[in-house]
Amino acid sequence: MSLVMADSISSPSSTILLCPQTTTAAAAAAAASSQPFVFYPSLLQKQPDLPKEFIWPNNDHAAASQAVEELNEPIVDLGSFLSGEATAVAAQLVREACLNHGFFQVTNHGVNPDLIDAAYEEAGKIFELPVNRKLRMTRKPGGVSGYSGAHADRYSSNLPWKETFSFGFSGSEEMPSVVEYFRSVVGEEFERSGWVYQRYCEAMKELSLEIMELLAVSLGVEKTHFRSFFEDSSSIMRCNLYPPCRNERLAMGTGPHCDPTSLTILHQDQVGGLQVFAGGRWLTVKPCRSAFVINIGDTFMALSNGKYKSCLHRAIVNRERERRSLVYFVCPREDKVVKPPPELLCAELGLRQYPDFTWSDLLHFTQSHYRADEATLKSFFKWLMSSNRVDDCSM
Ligand SMILES: O=C(O)CCC(=O)C(=O)O
Repeated sequence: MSLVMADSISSPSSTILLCPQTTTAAAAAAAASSQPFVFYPSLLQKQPDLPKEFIWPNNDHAAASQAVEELNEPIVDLGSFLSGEATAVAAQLVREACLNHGFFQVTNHGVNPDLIDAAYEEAGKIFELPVNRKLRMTRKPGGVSGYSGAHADRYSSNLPWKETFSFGFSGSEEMPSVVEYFRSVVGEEFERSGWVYQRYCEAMKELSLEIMELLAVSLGVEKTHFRSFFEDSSSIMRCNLYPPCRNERLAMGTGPHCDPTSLTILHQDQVGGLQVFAGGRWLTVKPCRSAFVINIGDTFMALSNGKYKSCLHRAIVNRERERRSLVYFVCPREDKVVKPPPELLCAELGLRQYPDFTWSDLLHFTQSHYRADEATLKSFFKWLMSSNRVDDCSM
């Protein structure tokens, strides 16, 4: 398959190759969804060269560092923390990791492994849909929900070599909103997939609230503080599929970024590819089937008054094997004001590092104006002050 540029149907001199069997239908669907590109990884692999849109700058290449070393993030037994058997041990492990790079793994988390397997299986069915169906559910500009091939709906260079399918979850409604989303957007026959993801998101929400308690204890904050703050959270679920890529040294699965969200709960399959930039080099997060990888995002960094780190990470692609990951991004309710608890504002811990903000504004900034990176918060506050959204970012 190939990357198709919708308006290149009438202009075959385009640098991007067309796929003969699918051009007309794909172009119509692409035009309807106003998506300029269609991502066809298997055809792209037959081209002699990788299109320039997928070639990342030298310093971002997997080859630049050939990360083989492991991050050695702590593996925290969440069950022992929750039962009160090893509270101090778990909190200390998390504290050290979060002061340093913000990544740790949790085992004994109580999420049924069959549910995780089912989530991978249902995601596979969506990615296997014909391209026209996937294009019909393309993510809208500025939005978070829907299908995206190589994020080409948003960017025109440094495209990631992946397909994603994302949707929101708040978990507070009477209605099973995920089931409804799948039925109305993917199709009636995807009701079962919707139920699997409804249950998966509910399990992730429960897990996120337990981890919030662990984070609070590790920061010396009242145990239920963050649990209460995120009780009515409004989160984002994303399924990632990374097809094999012959040009694995030029392409990137997910480019280097920090998560603007609060907390990320990721499950990766056994292929491996997640890397974290810590101590000046890229380090691998080794897959562990029974664990979830947790990382701190920019919003939690702000909630911890800058104590806990939101760290640069990426996913590299594999020459032979397809890779999958399931990512649940925990976000506060959109209108909630993000500010650290009083325990983190006492004299020895320093002054406020960031002004108050709402997740709604940060989400809008990162979806519409900015590709998330290490400087997201700094750039966001600049934008917030200059954009009439607030008269003054008072601390
Ligand atoms: O797939 C992975 O391992 C990383 C995914 C990620 O960082 C993302 O989707 O934002």
